[in-house]
Amino acid sequence: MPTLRGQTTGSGAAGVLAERSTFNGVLALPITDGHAQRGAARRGGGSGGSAAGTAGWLARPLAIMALVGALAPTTAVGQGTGRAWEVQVSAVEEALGGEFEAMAYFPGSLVIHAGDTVRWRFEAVHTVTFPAGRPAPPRTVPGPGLGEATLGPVHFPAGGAVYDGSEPVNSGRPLFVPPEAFAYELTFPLPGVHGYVCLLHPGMRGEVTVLPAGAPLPETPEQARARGEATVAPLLALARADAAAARLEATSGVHAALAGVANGNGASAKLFLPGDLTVKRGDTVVWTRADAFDSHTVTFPGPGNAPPAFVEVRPQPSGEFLFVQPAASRSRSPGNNYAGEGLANSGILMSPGGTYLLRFDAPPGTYEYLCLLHPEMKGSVTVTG
Ligand SMILES: [Cu+2]
Repeated sequence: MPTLRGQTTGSGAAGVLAERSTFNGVLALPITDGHAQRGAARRGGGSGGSAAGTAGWLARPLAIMALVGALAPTTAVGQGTGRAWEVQVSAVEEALGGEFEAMAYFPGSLVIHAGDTVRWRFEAVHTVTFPAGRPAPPRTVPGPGLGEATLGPVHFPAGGAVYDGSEPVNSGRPLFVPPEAFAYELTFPLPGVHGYVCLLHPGMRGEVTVLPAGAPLPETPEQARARGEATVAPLLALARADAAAARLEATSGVHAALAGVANGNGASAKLFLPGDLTVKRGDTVVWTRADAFDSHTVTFPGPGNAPPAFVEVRPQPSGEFLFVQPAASRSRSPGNNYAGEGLANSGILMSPGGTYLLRFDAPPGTYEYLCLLHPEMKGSVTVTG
């Protein structure tokens, strides 16, 4: 399988990313990716934290942001002379130790005129992708190193600012920019029914129906936006209810915990439950991914350590950049015992129901962990003597 590279065009700060390999007919790999950047940006924005390890957790994502700040994907610029429509991509509500997310397009369907422009406004890490009947491109490709993966075309913009159903277009995903600073615009010149998807979250889909200019429309852009906004609160309420309904029982020496909770209706509680766990030295904790919609990791960086970067940007001699998920963040660390220092990482829990087991034969103390895909998602295990 080919290695995919981002390529710089132009020069210096004016350079923009162009993805050389676009939709190439390669089937998607069963690998998912997530939301590391928004959390990093939010914490960089000063929400702070009291844990001793927080400063170290900030350092690495921010260093990468500074390094590649000039490489943020640009958004397409609409060409339309018609009306402007707006769709909100996902909705997020802060929660203690994480967040709730309504993973959908608001509104999910639009009926517009040929020549109109739709603008997608992002609140979290997703894509807006019109596949034009093509198979989805790979999310990641293996390599270059053992246990590593390189981000595939899913993550990068492809196609122009116009969609007529003949060639795929992809927004790419917010990468090294906060989602709120990321937007995507498309103009639809021809009548037709166009479905679109998020390539990171299977099940997240929307539709744009384009009617000939002059045909009656069911609603105005303002009415469509209000219809979308009205569905946000009920979905977020479902995510809160899912989290509240989680029942966890400890048997002797074994503690159950959840990494994310969602039942597939598109509302996801990005939380560890319980967020703070107290165990006796020698006890075991088993985490289960109870989130049908989104992948997570259970990652203990170890006291005083920064967590492994989820994506590293590696300049190549050719002047291109590789966007690499290092083995330390992608892959499960060896062993099932945590002695209280160093990295213990589940790797990406890619399937619902996936588990991670750790026995805590560690000195008494509180050990903090996080999800590398959603760094705002945090928990702790306190070991007593
Ligand atoms: Cu998504």
